[in-house]
Amino acid sequence: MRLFVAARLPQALMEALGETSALLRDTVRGRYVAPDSFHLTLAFLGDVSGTRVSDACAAVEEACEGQPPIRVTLGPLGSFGRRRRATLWQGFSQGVDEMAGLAGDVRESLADRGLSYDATAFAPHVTLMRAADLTAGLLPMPVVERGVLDTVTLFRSDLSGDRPRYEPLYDVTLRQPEGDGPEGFSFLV
Ligand code: 2AM
Repeated sequence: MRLFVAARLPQALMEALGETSALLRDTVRGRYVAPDSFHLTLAFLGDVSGTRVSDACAAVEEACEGQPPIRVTLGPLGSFGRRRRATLWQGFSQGVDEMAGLAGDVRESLADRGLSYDATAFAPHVTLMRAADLTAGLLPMPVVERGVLDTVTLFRSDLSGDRPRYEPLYDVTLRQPEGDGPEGFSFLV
């Protein structure tokens, strides 16, 4: 089965990304990612035998041990690939180093268990469109929102239908390590 590890996005970020996507619909042609599918990929494993799924779960569990939740802010739009068939995404302006640290730990834990992944350098982004034609029109200003990432998930990607479907197989919650920060301290946003 086709697997990847991603951070889930809190509701406020999902809504902001949905608003950016709606603005893009007016100006850019291409295939839009369904708003309920937005996620931040940390590692893409590709095809993995069903017998290795428990190892992938253990790798995610281990990588997230002691990792606190990550405060992030959505940032500018960016693209990968050719201008006529680009992958169009929204990036982040806050939390990039922490996300990169988490992605590095997830990849290391996978490698420790002999699970391979796409080793392309981690560039934190949420894909909004594929095969986007960026040759015409100005892009809108993206909607920016802040939030906290606290769930890392092993997903199965099913490409057999009319659009990709991402099925969560295993969730791990990021927690502030005990004794971290002054007494009574907690993130509110
Ligand atoms: P993308 O959105 O930038 O295409 C499921 O396919 C998720 O894994 C997507 O978020 C996709 O990123 C990511 N991914 C990373 N490397 C990939 C690869 N080599 N092939 C397919 N998806 C990949």
